[in-house]
Amino acid sequence: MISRIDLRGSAYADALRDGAIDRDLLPRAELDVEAALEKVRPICDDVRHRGTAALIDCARRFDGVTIDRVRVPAAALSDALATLDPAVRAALEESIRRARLVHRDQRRTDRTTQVVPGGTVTERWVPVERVGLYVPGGRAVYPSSVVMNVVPAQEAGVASLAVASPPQAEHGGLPHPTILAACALLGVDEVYAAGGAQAIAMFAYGTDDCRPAQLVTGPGNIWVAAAKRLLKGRIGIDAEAGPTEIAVLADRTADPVHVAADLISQAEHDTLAAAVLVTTSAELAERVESELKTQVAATRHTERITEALAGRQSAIVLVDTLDQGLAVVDAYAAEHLEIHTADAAAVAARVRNAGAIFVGPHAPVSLGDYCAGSNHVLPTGGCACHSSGLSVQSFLRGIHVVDYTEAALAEVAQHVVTLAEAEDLPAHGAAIKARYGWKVPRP
Ligand code: HSO
Ligand code: ZN
Repeated sequence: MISRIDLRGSAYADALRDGAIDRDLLPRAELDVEAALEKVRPICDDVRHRGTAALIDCARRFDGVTIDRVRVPAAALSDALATLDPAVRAALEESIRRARLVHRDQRRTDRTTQVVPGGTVTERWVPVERVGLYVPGGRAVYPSSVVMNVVPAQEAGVASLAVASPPQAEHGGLPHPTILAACALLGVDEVYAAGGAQAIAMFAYGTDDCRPAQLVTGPGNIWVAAAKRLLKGRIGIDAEAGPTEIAVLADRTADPVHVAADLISQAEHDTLAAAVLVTTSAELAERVESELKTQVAATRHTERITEALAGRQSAIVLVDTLDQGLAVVDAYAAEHLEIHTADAAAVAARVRNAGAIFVGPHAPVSLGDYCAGSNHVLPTGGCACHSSGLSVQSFLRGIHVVDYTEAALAEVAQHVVTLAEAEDLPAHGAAIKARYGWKVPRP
């Protein structure tokens, strides 16, 4: 059911390209966002020009529901919280509490560097003023993702936060009640019943009842990803989230029951989800394979998981050494990487590329999805080799404030004029000279 890639013996050397593991060794599932662009363009244009009326039409066309307003009334938020299962409420509250602890520690302090006497550069951290958060509402109804987006934004000091989630026919045209309840728990009172590309356009352009935002974050389907790509620049975006993925690096000390359960846990998200085991132990590989069969048969979403594990994006990779295993997981740059080896912390410390690393037998990805305190919005599709997950930093801008005295400017004026001449931009140099009677000043 899950394919095997055997890199033992000479096969490892064959998998190298320019001394590193070829990243195509473990291909990702295909998702053609480019093709979706032409479909979302007219939708975004319509929202731009007709605002709420366009969103109401979209609700009918794409969500199959007739609504007469897009803004969710305050009473719907408080009702959703009042009727939330108390156990779910307690779990969400603990998730929020832990996420706040971690994200509060990510706050930045302004720093001033004295470059020369009288010349300073201060990096001032300023939150984005208004942020739109998109929350999917189809198969994936994840109140946990509301927590993971809202908490860092709030801890960054974002003043205005609005949430959009698709209207649901079975909930009277409102977004899913657990999403509304999560918003209420987090103190977010501006929520819109809008989904897909149209919700991203609402945040980018603004409408008659939703002010435009400067940044939109949150996961979504291919239409959401396409709208983000189309409107990027007009509005800032986080990453375009792809299908979720887990990689496990394991040796013979790993427990096959845990490893199989953790691979299945992320395969549960999507038929395109990726589950990859990289191991030095052929015996573990065999035992995990047989565990997968037993556990997949016993779980609720058997079909979806079977398809994800059988897809070309999932595999068990056999290597001779842990060093080779590390090279494979670094080349793959997984969204989530679990380490199940002897001295797991030391092995984890050597990993260069991963969205988040889960160390040892007691830190499954599910813990991070909900209650570790870490963020679960992480780079997918190999983007972990250049990007980080969502954090307080995602909602801040570092502004350089340059403050020089007359003497401090004079001291470096000649260098500025020289560089400006070297770039054939004499007016740049003149802007310095103008301050000193059109001559290059002597320091
Ligand atoms: N594993 C997903 C997040 C999630 N899991 C939400 C459960 N709910 C992507 O990191
Ligand atoms: Zn998950």
